[in-house]
Amino acid sequence: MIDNKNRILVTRSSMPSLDEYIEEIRELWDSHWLTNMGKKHNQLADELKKYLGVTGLELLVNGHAALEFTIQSFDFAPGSEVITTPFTFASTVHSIVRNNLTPVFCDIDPDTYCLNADQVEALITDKTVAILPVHVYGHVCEVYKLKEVADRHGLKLIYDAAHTFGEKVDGKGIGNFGDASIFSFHATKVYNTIEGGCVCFSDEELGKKVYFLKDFGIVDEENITGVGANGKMNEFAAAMGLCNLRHLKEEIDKRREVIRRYRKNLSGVRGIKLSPDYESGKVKGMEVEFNYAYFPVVFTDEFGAGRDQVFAKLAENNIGARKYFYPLINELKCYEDMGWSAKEQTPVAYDISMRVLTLPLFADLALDDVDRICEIILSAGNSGG
Ligand code: T4K
Repeated sequence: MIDNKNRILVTRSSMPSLDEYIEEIRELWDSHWLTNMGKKHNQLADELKKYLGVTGLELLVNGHAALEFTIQSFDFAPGSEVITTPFTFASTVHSIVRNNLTPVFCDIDPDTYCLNADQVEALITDKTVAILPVHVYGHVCEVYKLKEVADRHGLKLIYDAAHTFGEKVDGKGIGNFGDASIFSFHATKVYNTIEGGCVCFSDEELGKKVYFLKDFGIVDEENITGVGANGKMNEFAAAMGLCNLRHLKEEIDKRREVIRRYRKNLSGVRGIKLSPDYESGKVKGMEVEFNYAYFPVVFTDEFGAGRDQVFAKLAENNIGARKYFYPLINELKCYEDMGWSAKEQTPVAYDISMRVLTLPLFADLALDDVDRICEIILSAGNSGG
């Protein structure tokens, strides 16, 4: 039987105290203004702009809507190609396909697991309109190389930055790279508004288009000039965001300690490959202020036990690690008609997806629990006997 009380899951939502949240939402009982770009919504947009160091930001109901509306805002011709990664959450590729565009999969970098910037150019055709990389796990794509390729070919560069809230690259907010970057504020993220997301941009016109799309294409009470939808963030979500923003630094500091402990326990173990250590200096030539979003571990053959064995052993001990991101998107049932071959077209992504496990990580994860999780992992492999 599952012992839910003592179960450790891959993450746990950060929340303010109940009193703090109640204080934040109290005025909604006076105003009765619950959604449609209310006071909390606008305050949060202003605060996030400052926090992320960006000039343009539009809040949305979730990260997926942010991406789908952003892509739609560019008005790409149906059937145009968008180069992206298969090593991501389904949302990334669904956003492309739901805009009647064709995803073209590029393999990933074997160390950061982000789109391999050196392989993008070979995939560009006369139908390519955009590159859509993902800063997966909070690891940073090679932003300078990607910009150079995009500029040289006149392509849009749209980042799925769902995992990189608050990160900086060479001192600059990560939302400033590319034509647009979307963030997710889902309950499982470093920063949450329960559900929520945003897009950051420097072109004001792009922001206006996203706003128009998220509000049904309404111009005013008597004019609706486009077929938009509903992507608005409500006041309760925005209130949660205002509260969580106050505690974010503390949350990130605690997550850093958890990751340090994992690294201490697992570094140098034969057959265990850890992700880049952004604290130890530049990675791919970039100074990154990391947000400690995820802790993926890759098990190579030398470990003596496969990823699925480690996963099962953790599960037996009530520990819910996750196989983010397996299966790859180019292997999903919903796309099988498209005839992609993950193994042949994106072999590095395929290999990593078969070996990776994302370990539990949240601010209040006790360091003793981290030690216990590592002991269980080690006991599954050669070193544990
Ligand atoms: N692009 C990328 C690269 C993404 O990773 C995502 C979302 C998006 C775009 C789209 O952003 P959003 O539209 O979601 O804002 C989760 C999240 O639902 C999803 O947001 C996230 N990526 C994805 C990687 O993970 P699941 O299906 O794994 O979630 P679930 O329900 O299994 O939750 C995982 C764990 O989190 C649970 O075991 C416990 C904990 N949890 C979960 C919930 C729902 C909480 O502590 N509180 C909660 O309320 O997808």
